[in-house]
Amino acid sequence: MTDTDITDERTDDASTAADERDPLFARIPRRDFMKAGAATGALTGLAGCTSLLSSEENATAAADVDASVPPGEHDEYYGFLSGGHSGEIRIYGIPSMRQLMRIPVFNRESARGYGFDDETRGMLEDAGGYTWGDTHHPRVSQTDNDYDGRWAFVNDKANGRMARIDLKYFETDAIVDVPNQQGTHGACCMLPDTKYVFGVGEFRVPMPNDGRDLDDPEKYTSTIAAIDPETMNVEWEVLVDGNMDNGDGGKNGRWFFATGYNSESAVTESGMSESDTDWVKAFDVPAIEEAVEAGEYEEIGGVPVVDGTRDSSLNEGDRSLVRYLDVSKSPHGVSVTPDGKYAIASGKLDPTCSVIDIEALGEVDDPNEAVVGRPSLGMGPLHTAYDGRGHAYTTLFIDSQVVKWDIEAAVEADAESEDPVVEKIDVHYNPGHLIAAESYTAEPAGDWLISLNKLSKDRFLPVGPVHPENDQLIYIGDDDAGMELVKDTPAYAEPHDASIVHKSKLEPASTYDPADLELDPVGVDDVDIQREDGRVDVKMTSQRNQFGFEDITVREGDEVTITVTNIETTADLLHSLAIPEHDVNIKLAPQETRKVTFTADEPGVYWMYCAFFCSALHLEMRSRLLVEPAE
Ligand code: RUQ
Ligand code: CUA
Repeated sequence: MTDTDITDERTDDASTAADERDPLFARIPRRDFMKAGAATGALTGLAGCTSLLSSEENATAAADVDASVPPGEHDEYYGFLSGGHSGEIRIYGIPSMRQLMRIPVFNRESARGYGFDDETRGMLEDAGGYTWGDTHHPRVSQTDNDYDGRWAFVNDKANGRMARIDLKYFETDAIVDVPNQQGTHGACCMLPDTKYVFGVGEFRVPMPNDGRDLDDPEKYTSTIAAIDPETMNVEWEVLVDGNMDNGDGGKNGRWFFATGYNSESAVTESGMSESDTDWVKAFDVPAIEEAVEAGEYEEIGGVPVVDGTRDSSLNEGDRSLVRYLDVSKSPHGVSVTPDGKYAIASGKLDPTCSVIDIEALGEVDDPNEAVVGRPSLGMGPLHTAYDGRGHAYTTLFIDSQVVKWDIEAAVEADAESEDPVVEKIDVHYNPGHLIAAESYTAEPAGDWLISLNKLSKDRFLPVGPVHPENDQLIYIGDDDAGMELVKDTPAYAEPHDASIVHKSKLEPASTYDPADLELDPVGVDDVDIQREDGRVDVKMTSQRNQFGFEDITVREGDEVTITVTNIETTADLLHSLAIPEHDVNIKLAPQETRKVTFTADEPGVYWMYCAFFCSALHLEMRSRLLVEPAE
């Protein structure tokens, strides 16, 4: 690989053709690519590649690894993949890459009745009432730096929210609309024991954003938010300079790291990429807690906000709250190594990653002295995962590769050395995140890695101008044989980050435990209709193949509340309650109770029916709602 090599060694036609059409690729030597004025535009350029192993070599190696999971057998791991602006989380079995379930989070979803019953609809309304969200970073709760199977958390990059998914039921059970954040981007747990879930605010806005300082960008700021995982309350926030991006927590309860672009405080693309360096911010969490305790905050948007800007008096002295480290241009991903020694930030607009020595950070006077390695990895490094054997794996967005490198070798080597690189593999195409099995814990499994590629181009049957994305499974368990590409998996827009959890660490319930639900279950003896002042309160059951009533008569204009319990005890026997023309659609898993309220505003006959094919008499599982005319 030479510095000025701009030819594409790969034979992939689509990628080559795209590169040739991109004037940037034709003009600029690769190595200097990011120093060019239009540098950020390069991220929209498509795959090019300078590979150490050719794709043919990778393709032949793929046959050696067995990633098949025969019919009826289970996968080894659960993969939690975000669904981007679909607003959901998806559960994959790994290594089969079969999609097992989708969990609606910020989106209304009819197949799970999510956002239709009173409880989930109320939760979405209380969290701002937005109709969509953008999930990026699913992180699973940990105890003692290992997955504890309680919750998964995920951010809403669009509307500044954080959601919690209960992993007993695999459903969203809490959402908080984070004050002072327009776009909560990074999300992760404070380790070792998930004391907080951190939400990293991306966009700088006036604080508070109430109409003041509209066109005074110098005064805009962003915050990180510390959220209590049990209550989902925002405990405190820290205000900083510059945009923020991704985040990751150290493993021992002291540091939290956030990358950021736009240290320039600009509001245009060119302004945001002017400077050659930007910051990684290291938040000293116990020091921040002390400041909050001592009342050294301002209450904004109902939460204590501590001033962590560079000029803040709280950042003077030897225990500053936030340490600003200069790293190469617009760092994007940051992740802490499994042993907790280093935080690694990816350059994005620079071919290097910065290796930050976490212990040194608390000791050095100049935080920049804690940057102990800066290997040159390739074009567009975005995110880094780990195998637990001392290797880091970083996605190269522009090169369309995953690069494997040696972390300690990078600390030993000179800055910008390529020597720490062990191997590169082509991916198809333009990877964003990647994730290795249990990479976010202290003990990664070191066998499977998924590269979450933004573009699939020609890899699947064409389905029109909107192409699927491509999540590629790579075997990383054999250092001698090298990385092996095993599987392509088309994905609906848009998986960002993922977490991979061994199946032994989760214990999902197969039916509901009524004690866990807020609503009291309706038993066969509780079936009942109450009427009072234009309100009708119905309690009923569902089971194969009937509801608790054959018909219910109400008056036009009545407000009707129906509470239903699926009284089946057999796993996997779902019913639902759909009422045409009243937008009613709730799902009922075995032993689940849900409630729905609507106004019967049109006189007529409406069939209330079950939408899950529950039995041979499923189509007959229906009752009538009779709405009498008011006059
Ligand atoms: S980001 S493709 Cu939202 Cu994690 Cu980097
Ligand atoms: Cu119950 Cu179909």
